[in-house]
Amino acid sequence: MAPKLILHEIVPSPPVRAVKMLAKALDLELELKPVDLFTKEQYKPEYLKLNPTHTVPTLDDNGQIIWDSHAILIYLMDKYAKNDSMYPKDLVKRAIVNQFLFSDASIFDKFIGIMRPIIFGSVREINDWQKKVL
Ligand SMILES: N[C@@H](CCC(=O)N[C@@H](CS)C(=O)NCC(=O)O)C(=O)O
Repeated sequence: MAPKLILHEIVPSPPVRAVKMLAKALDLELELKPVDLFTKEQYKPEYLKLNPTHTVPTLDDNGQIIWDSHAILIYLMDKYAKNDSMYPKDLVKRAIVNQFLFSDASIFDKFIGIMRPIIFGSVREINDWQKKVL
């Protein structure tokens, strides 16, 4: 029987897209539940109960809730991949995949910290220090 996988998402989100791409590669069907970040739906108590970090993606695998795209990607890979070609069991090979998998959490996070108030708030300029970070 196919697993019942629900993904709380918003279309343009890069971490959501990573999960959708992997689901496609693994031939998994996702039931998509949109979360409208522009109307702050992620702060509704029912969503915060699922994901206290108020972000998308959030995965619901038959009642098991997992949030954070990296955690979701590793979970889906470990649970549903037919072999280890994309996420090797060999520790060194896996560490190299992880370097790139988590690079957005380090490098891009600085970028996101600067961009978030521009995209979701009223900030329209970045200062000199922020320009150096970018
Ligand atoms: N580390 C998280 C980051 C997720 C994230 O920041 N998602 C953004 C959309 S791209 C979001 O949900 N922002 C809404 C908020 O922070 O309230 C992951 O990889 O899932």
